[in-house]
Amino acid sequence: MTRTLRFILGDQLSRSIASLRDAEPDRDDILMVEVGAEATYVPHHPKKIAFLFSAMRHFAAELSQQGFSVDYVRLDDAGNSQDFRSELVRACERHKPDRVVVTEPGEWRVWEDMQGWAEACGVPVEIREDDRFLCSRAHFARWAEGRKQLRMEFFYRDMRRRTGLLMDGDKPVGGQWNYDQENRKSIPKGTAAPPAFAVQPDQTTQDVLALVGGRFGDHFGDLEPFDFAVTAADAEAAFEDFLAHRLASFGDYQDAMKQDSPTLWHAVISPYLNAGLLDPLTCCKRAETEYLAGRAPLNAVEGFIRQILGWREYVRGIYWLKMPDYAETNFLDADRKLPTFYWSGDTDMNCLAQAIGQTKRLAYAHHIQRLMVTGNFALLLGVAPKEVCEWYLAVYADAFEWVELPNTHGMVMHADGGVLGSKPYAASGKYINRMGDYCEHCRYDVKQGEGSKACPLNYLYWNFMMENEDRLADNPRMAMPYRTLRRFAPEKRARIAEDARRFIERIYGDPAGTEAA
Ligand code: DLZ
Ligand code: SF4
Repeated sequence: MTRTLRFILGDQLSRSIASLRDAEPDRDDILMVEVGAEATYVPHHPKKIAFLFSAMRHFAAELSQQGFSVDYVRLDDAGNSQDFRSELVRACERHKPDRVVVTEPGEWRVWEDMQGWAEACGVPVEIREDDRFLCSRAHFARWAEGRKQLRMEFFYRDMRRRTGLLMDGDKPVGGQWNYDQENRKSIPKGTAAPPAFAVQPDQTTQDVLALVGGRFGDHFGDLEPFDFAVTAADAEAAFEDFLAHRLASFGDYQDAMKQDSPTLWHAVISPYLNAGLLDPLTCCKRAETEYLAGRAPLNAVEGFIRQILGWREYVRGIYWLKMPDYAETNFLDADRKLPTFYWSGDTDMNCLAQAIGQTKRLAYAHHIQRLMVTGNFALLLGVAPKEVCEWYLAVYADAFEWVELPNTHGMVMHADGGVLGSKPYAASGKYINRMGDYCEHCRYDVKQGEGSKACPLNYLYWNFMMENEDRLADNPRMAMPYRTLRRFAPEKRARIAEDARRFIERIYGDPAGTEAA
């Protein structure tokens, strides 16, 4: 009888995970480990660490109830060597398995390390494909082969055809593949989003909160209040709450931002999907049912399904196709430090204070806040992509490198030179003003382009265009702003550069802002 040790990582909390599929309660052991190395390779938000530890403990308890023997190493257990490889070696000494079975990890650094696990343990290590994703790494590579451009839209159409989601034979339901144009409405004055879903911490979560507060309380982010779901059942309840109360308006207000309203009509299920508590295909099918039953409009349901079936699968495909070189590119040669206020929220630019403040409180921001507020500002300022990536990976509860890196390095920072997005998403304050009410509460004037009262994003935007003229002016999708820039008188260019220089000196305390980057 082959004795198997099945090692489950913190973002593999799915009963259907490949490494558990053929597990036998009376024959196999299951290993799960809380390790310092994973909690600190970037300074993760305490809420994120607590979410994963509590979800891991609940998952282990469920497996035990099903009769499995789970060897669960807690962070403060005596002898915990605090990293994956040495904990696996120790577990092999305890259990003496004939083989180890794991599922491929979500991050390149773990994948690379995993290649050495068999030798370290002295038993074969079978690495199984993570088939919780709807597009395998091999399928994505085949899709990408021979294409000049890897555009999400075409990948997404392919995935719609493959899954049959929102399809009418071989045509998209409603006649259009993508209803993004209808997903940019502003929130009417006086309209408030339904309350966010919250779960009360049970004893297991409270134990974890005490542990995490003690060990990682110095990391950026508020540990409490903690209201994440930590079981598959509660994650499903959170998703059902979204379907019942927010999905119908999700499409309309998907890109909107509102003062002191962090989650709006968003589902806030990405931490659950990425840790394995929710299944992506099931979520898409449930949303489709809401459309078919007439309870949610097509622009909302298509928008939701596109995020999961299209974007989420696409960025993962890009990650595995392009790593490890992908992380090293720096198309715009950006080399400034991340401003320290990203780790405090202490800034007089209201849009940034709002986005960073809620990130600190919740370990969550929605996609436009990430892309067009914190991301756009870092892009305009010329922050080194690695600094920005580390921040996103640390502060968001849903961030694992497979999803974080392409989004930040590619989409936000354009550091990949256009693999992911055909142009940088640079925007002035005008965009932020159009998409929400942050500017109404700001000490800067979004209507002014120059001078001390002017919205800094306005002159930083043109300064970015000037600084990157050599790299971007030939991009056909940038033709419009460069046509405008060419009409600027030399004096106007000089004033913008001077405003930007003064701003950079103010936030860094030195003119270049590059020392530590
Ligand atoms: C993010 C994270 C943290 C904070 N802690 C753990 C842990 O203690 N044990 C564990 O198995 N996984 C943890 N994770 C998730 C891993 O970092 C994740 O599985 C890898 O990044 C591979 O995707
Ligand atoms: Fe942000 Fe500028 Fe608007 Fe202030 S005025 S909230 S800095 S975009």
